[in-house]
Amino acid sequence: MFVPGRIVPAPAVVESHDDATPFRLAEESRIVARGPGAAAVAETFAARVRAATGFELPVVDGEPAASDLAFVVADGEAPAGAAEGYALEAGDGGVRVAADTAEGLFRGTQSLRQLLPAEIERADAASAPTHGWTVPATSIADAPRFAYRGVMLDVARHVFPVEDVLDLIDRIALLKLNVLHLHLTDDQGWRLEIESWPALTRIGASTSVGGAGGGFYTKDDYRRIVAHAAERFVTIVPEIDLPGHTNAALSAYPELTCDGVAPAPYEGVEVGFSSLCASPERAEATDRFLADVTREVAELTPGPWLHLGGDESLATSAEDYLDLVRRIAAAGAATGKTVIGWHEMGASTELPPGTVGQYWSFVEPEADAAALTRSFVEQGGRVIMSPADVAYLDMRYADDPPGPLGRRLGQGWAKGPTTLEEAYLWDPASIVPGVGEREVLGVVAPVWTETITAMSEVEFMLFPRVAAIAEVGWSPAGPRDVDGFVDRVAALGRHLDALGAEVHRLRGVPWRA
Ligand code: TNX
Repeated sequence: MFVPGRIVPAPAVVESHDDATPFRLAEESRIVARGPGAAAVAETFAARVRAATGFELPVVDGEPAASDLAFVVADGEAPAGAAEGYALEAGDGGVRVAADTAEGLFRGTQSLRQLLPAEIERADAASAPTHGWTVPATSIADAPRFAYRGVMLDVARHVFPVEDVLDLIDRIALLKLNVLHLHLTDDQGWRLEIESWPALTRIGASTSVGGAGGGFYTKDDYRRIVAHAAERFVTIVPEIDLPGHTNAALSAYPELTCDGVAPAPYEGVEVGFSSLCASPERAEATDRFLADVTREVAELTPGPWLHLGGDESLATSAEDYLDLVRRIAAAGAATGKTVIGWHEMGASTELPPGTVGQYWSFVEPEADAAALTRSFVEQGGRVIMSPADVAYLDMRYADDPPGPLGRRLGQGWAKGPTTLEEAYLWDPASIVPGVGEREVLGVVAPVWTETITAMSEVEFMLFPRVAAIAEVGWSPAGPRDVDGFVDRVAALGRHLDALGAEVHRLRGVPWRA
């Protein structure tokens, strides 16, 4: 399969008209916006272009001229009516991006970003690129394969400044990712303010892995993240990991423990030693905790999903696990959100209808992972694929390079290092028998942060490998052309560089200066 063009993820249909005259963005160019939400998408795009070019690029009504860009939201514009689909035409008659929804239009503008010279990502209106601000004559008809495509950031093992999270959202949006899953709580820290249980952050946020100190997001911080994401049509999926991975919560509230003794805060990396208590004597406190926390998190969450963990509860007996998962999932569902759980949660046959499972075994499922994952489908839900040996981007690179801060980063437990090709060459719909195209909701690349202490290190692990996950989630199924992909990754690298993102210069990718 040959995918011309230079966009990641590869559009479903793209034609480059190599002999035709390109579009040239100029001083007098305008964005003509039409239809619901089009002007807001136009403003987001215009802000970037103004910063890079110094052009005014007003957003207006009316008839587009050949020097203009038309941004259109109207029924029947997207290929096959897909919510995130869009059509793009560029040439000497102008640029037209059209979709059925503002979201689709936004995705289309991310293709347009990549068709422009990489300098479009700069914020300093420095100088026009040698050949000007041109868009090659191109026709695209595009829509995603899967609806849920994201990155998971572990802010519990190490926490990251709000501004860095905002930048990350901007960078992953370029890849048409539409979910940022925040792993907000774990043994080493509770990172989100909960007003009704204030010690969760007063005490539970004081530590990180390795004694790096603590930190947390206030509700206002969190609202800023949600709002910034919403402007880029990215949904924040909050995760409160229960009933294991709860040492930080237990250290703050001993009434949640079985023995009534608050454990010390934890700065190590081993997991599987903490648990909420299933005993009836703790039922009142535990259920109040579950109701309050899920309610407050849901109130901060415009998106439909609430992730409640469920993984590696190795200190919870099987019987207690089932009891606690039933209560945890019921509390989540009572907020009106759709609950997501790691695949272990599929042990329960009492999940609220539609509960989504997140698979994190390997491309070859281990032990009972496939059966646990099918259990979500049997209960009316779908599945997010995060196979650890290809999609866990906290796994080391094969060349094990020092990171941007000079430290070696990452883990090896998921079958050793993960190469760009491995992250690219897998199919989400052929991993778990019985979980095919229709049962897969999407794909997520987690970055766990036991070894990762700063956003530059997170980005170094993500870029370029997350481009592979984005393409697996967006582009049509079928044979994959690794060489073509790697070439497009090199072009993407110029955009990421211009944005100031940290990119690992993997050997084998023809990076251009
Ligand atoms: C497994 S994946 C975990 C995390 C670790 C990660 C490290 C999952 C659901 N649990 O607790 O951070 O491995 O790679």
